[in-house]
Amino acid sequence: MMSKKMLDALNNHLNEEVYSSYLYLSMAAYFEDKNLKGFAGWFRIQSQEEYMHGMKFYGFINQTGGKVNLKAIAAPKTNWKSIMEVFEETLAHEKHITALIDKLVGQAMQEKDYATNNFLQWFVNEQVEEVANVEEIINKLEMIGDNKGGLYMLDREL
Ligand code: OFO
Repeated sequence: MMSKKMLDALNNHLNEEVYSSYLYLSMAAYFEDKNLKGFAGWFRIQSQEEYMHGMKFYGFINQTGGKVNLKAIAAPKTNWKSIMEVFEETLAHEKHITALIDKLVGQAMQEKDYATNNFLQWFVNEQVEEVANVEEIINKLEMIGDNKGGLYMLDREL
């Protein structure tokens, strides 16, 4: 049986994942407005993935006999100074999520909650991949600099 503390922490994290989905959808909207359809599409997919992450928590909480308690979703930022700023904030956000997942794993281990620990391992791996993907795009943006042609190419690639 999962502890109340663990259940509360999982419910809080469900909210973090849904907020991530909302944040990335806001970033998608920012790029739609700039007619950068490739970047917009990339963030729309990230948004869908984050919603699915939230749903994994929803499913696991139910499966283990806990109750899902949904909380308010904070309003995301709607404007950024530059494309680079959007990706730097995405990277910072993913690192924040990684830290939260690590904390949940630590709590599950401390409580000898092996089922929750096992469930969280998928997210541990996923975070490594997500951070690496964002870092790769940031590297490309650094190479491109102010080159409009490079930006056009990257938009197409995404
Ligand atoms: Fe990109 O964060 Fe979900 O897990």
